[in-house]
Amino acid sequence: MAQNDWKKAVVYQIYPKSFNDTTGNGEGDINGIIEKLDYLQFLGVDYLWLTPVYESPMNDNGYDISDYYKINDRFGNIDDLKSLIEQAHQRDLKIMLDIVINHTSTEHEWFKQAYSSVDNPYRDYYFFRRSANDAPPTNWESKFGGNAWKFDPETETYYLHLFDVTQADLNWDNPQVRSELYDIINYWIDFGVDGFRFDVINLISKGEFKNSEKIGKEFYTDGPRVHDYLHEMNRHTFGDKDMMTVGEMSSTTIDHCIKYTNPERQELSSVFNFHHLKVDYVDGEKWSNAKLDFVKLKEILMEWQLGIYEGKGWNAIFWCNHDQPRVVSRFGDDTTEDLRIRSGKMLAIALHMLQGTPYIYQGEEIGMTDPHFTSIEQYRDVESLNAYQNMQNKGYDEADIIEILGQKSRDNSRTPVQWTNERNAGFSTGTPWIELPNNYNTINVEAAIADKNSILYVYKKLIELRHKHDIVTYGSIEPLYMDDEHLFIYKRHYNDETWLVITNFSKSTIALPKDLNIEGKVVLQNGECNNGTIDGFGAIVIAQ
Ligand code: TEU
Repeated sequence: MAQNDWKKAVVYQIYPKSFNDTTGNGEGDINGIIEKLDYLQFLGVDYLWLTPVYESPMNDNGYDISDYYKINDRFGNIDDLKSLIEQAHQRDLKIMLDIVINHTSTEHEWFKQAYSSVDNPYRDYYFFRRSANDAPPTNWESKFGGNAWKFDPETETYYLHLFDVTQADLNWDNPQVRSELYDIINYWIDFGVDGFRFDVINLISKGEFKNSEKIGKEFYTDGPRVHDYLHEMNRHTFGDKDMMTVGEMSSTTIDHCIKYTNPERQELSSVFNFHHLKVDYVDGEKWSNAKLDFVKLKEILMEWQLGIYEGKGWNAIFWCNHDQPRVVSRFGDDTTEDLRIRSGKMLAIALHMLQGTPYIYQGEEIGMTDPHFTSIEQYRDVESLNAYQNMQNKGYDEADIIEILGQKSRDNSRTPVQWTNERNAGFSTGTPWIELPNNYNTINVEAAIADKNSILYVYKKLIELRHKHDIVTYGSIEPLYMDDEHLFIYKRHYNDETWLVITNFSKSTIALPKDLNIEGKVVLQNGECNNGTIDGFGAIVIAQ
C-alpha cells in the first residue's frame, strides 16, 4: 500500500480484554496482541485499533478513564505498549488508540477535585447544576438507562452523565479542559501512535439544558460548537501529522458527517455512523425483538454511500464492533456450519466492496458467532445488566428478556477470540472473564488458516483487492434494484472500469433480475451465479 495512503487502508479492531491472555488471569493483554502480530500481518490489515487500555476502574471496560497517561496494569505497562508499536511498525502495521474525551471516570483526579467542593478550580471541568425543585435539572436520560443526572446531597447539585453514572461528561466549553485534552492527544502522538478513534465525539458540545422530547439528544448530538472544537483539536494536535482519525458519531446526520470529514474543513479523516445497525430495532428501541428490515438496510447504506461520497467526506464501513452483536448471527445465519460460512463470506463481500474505510472486528474474519447465552449470569456489560433490570421493571417475561439480550447485547461481541480448538479456545490458561460459545472447537483461527475455503481467505482477498484496485477506494457507487427483498446489487465505476457486485442475503437460491447483464470477468465469487440465479448467500464481483 502506498506510504500513508490511508484511504486504501483496512482497520482491524481489537478489544484487548477479549483478544489474547498471556498472564493466565482470564483477561487479554497487550503482550497477547504482540503475540498475534504475525497473524494480523498475514491477514493483510493496515491499522490496529485498540479500544482503551488506559487506567480505568473498568465499569465500562475502559471507556471510563481515570488516568489518560497511565496504562491499566490489567493490560500491561507503558513499555508493553511501546513494544507493541515498535513491533507493529516492523510489520508495516499502524496503531490507532481509542480516545474517550466526552467524559472521564468519576475516579479521575479532575472529577474527584471537582466533586470535593463547589468552588474547587476543577468544578467547571464538568457539568454541575442545581435544580429549581428536587427533580434533576432536565429530563435527559442516560444511554445506559435511567436519568442522566446524579445528585450529590453534600452540595445539593447534580452532575451530568450521558452514559454510566461513573462516567461524568466533560465541559468542552471550558478552554482549560480542551487544552488538557489536546495535551493528552499530543502525548500519544509523541509516543508514536499512528491514529485515533474518538469515542462519541459528536456529543462533546452541549447546547441548552432544557427538558427534552428525545431523552436529551436534540441538545447535545452534533451540538452547537462541535465543529469549532473538532477544528481546534485538529489544529492543536494531529492536523499536520500523517495520522488517520475516525470519529464515533452517535445519532448523527449525513450533512454533519460531510462537515466532519471533508478535508478542507480540517476536522477528522472519517466517521462511524450507526443508522444501518438499527434496522432491527422496533421504533428505534434497541431492546426489542425484531427481524432484519433488509430493504431499509440497503436504503440506509446507499444513502450514506452516495451522500458522503458526493459531499467529499469519508465513511468508515463496518458490520461489527465491541458494542454490536456478531454480524453472521445478526444479518447472516449461524444455525448450521454451511449457512454460517456462506453467509459470513457474503456479508464480507457486500461490505468490503463499498466505498470508505472497512473495519474488521476481532473474530469477524473467521465468522465468530454470538454466544447465545441462556442466563443473565453469563452477561457482564453494564448496558446489558441495566437493560435486564429495566425490562424486568417493565414486567417482561424472563424468557423474552434473555431472547432480546441474546439478540442485541454488547456482550455478544465481547467473548474471547477463538484461536484454537484447545481449552478456552487458546485464549487463556485461566478462567476467561466471560464465557465462550461452545463452537470454538470448529470455529477458530487455526482451523480457518488451515482451510483455504474458510471465511478468513475471503477477507484476505478483499483486503488485497482494496490495496490493489483503485476502483474499490475511489470508485463512485451506483445502487441497483433497491426494492429487491433478497439481493443487494450495486456497481462501482472508476475511469473506464466498472465492477458489478451481487450479494444474496437469503439462504435460498434467488432468480437474478432478468435485465441484469452479468457478463464480465469474475473478480471474486462465493457460491454459483448462473442460469439466471444466484445461490443462497451467494456473492459475486464481476469486472465489466
Ligand atoms: O459507544 C457509544 C454508544 O452509544 C454505545 O453505547 C452504543 O451506541 C450503544 O451501546 C448501542 O446500543 C461508545 C463506546 O463504543 C462504548 O463501548 C461506550 O460504552 C460508550 O461510548 C461510552 O463511552
